[in-house]
Amino acid sequence: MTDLTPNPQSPAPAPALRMDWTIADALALLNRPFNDLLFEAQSIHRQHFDPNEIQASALLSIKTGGCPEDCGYCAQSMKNDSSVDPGGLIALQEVIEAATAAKAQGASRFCMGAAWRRPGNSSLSRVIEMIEAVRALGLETCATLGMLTPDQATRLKDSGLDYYNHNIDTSPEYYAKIITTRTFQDRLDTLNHVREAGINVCSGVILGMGESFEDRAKMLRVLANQPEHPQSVPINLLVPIKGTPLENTPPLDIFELVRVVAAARIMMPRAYVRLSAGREAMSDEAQALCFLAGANSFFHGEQLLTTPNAKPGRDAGLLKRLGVTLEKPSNL
Ligand code: SAM
Ligand code: DTB
Ligand code: SF4
Repeated sequence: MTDLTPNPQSPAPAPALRMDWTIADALALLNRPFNDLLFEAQSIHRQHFDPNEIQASALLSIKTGGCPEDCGYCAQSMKNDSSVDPGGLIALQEVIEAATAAKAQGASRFCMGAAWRRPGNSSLSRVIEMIEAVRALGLETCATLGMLTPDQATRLKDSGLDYYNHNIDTSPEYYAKIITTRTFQDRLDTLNHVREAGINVCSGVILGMGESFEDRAKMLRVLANQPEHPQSVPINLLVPIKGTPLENTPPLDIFELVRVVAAARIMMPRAYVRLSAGREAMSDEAQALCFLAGANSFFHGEQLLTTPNAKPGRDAGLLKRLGVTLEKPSNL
C-alpha cells in the first residue's frame, strides 16, 4: 500500500491506495445500486482531480493492418477479413503534421499506434524519431507497438516516451476466447518491462465482447493489483468490425460500461480513466454519465486507428454544455 499526499481541497487525508483487491470486492462494486456507485466514484474523483477538467489524447495509426496476431475484435489482423488496406510505417513528416493539427485542436497527448505483434529494432529507431519530434512540439507522447523486450522499453524511455499503451483487453479466463496467438502473461510481461523502464503505463480493457460481470471484476482486479496502478486506464467499448469474429456481438447495455468506469475510478483513484473506443455509438448523456462516474480522459479528433471517433464539433459542443475544459500537457 502507498500513502497518498492529502489533497489541499479536501480536509480529510485520502485513504491509502489498495493493490489487494479481491474478485469479490470488485464484483460487489460492479453490483452496487447505481446511484451509490456513482456517488462514491465521483466523491473519490474529486479528491484527486479537478472534476471539470478532462485530458484529451489524439490517436494516429503509424502502421496500419497486416498484423499477424488474431485478436477477434481487430480490423488490423491478417486473420480477419476486414476492409483495412495494410500499409508500411508512415513518414516522419506525416506524423509531425498530424501532431501539429492535434495540438491546435487542444490535445495534450499524442498516441502513435502500430499493428505489430512486436516492433523490430530498426522500426523502433524510426518510431523513436517520431516520439522525439512529437515531444519537440510540446505534446506528451504515447505509443502502442505490441510486445516489447526490456531493452526496447529502455530505448523508448531514453527517447522521452511518456506513456506506453498495452491493454489487457479482458479477463485472464476469457482471454483465449478472443486471442490465441499470445497469452495473457505475455501482456503482463510487457507491462512489467514498461513499468520497470520508468515509462507511465497505459493499460485497459474492451467491454462488450460477451464477457460476464465476473470477467469484468477479474480484469479490474488485474489492473488494480499490479505493483503500481496504471497511470492511464482506457475503457474501450467494442467497435464491431465487419469481417471479424466479433462483428455480430450484441451491443452492451451502456449502464454496464458506466459501472466499470466507476469501479475503475474507485479501485485506481489516481489513474486517468479514459473513455476510449466506442464513443461514436454513445449518446451525449451516456458520455456525461461516464464523466460523472470518474472518466477524465478521452480520444480527441475524428479518427481512432481504423474507425471514426467523434464527428467535427460534437466534442467541443458537449464539453461546452457540461462546462468541462481540456487539460494542458503536464510534463513539458
Ligand atoms: N498492436 C498493438 C497491440 O495490440 O497492443 C497496438 C495497437 S492495438 C489496435 C491497441 C488496442 O486497441 C487493442 O489492445 C484494443 O484494446 C483496442 N482495439 C482494437 N480494435 C478495437 C475494437 N474494434 N474495439 C475496441 N477496441 C479496440
Ligand atoms: C486504446 O485503448 N484504444 C485505442 C488506443 N488505445 C490505441 C484504439 C482503439 C481502436 C478502435 C478500433 C479502430 O479504430 O481500429
Ligand atoms: Fe494486431 Fe494489435 Fe490488432 Fe491485435 S489489436 S490484431 S496485436 S493490431
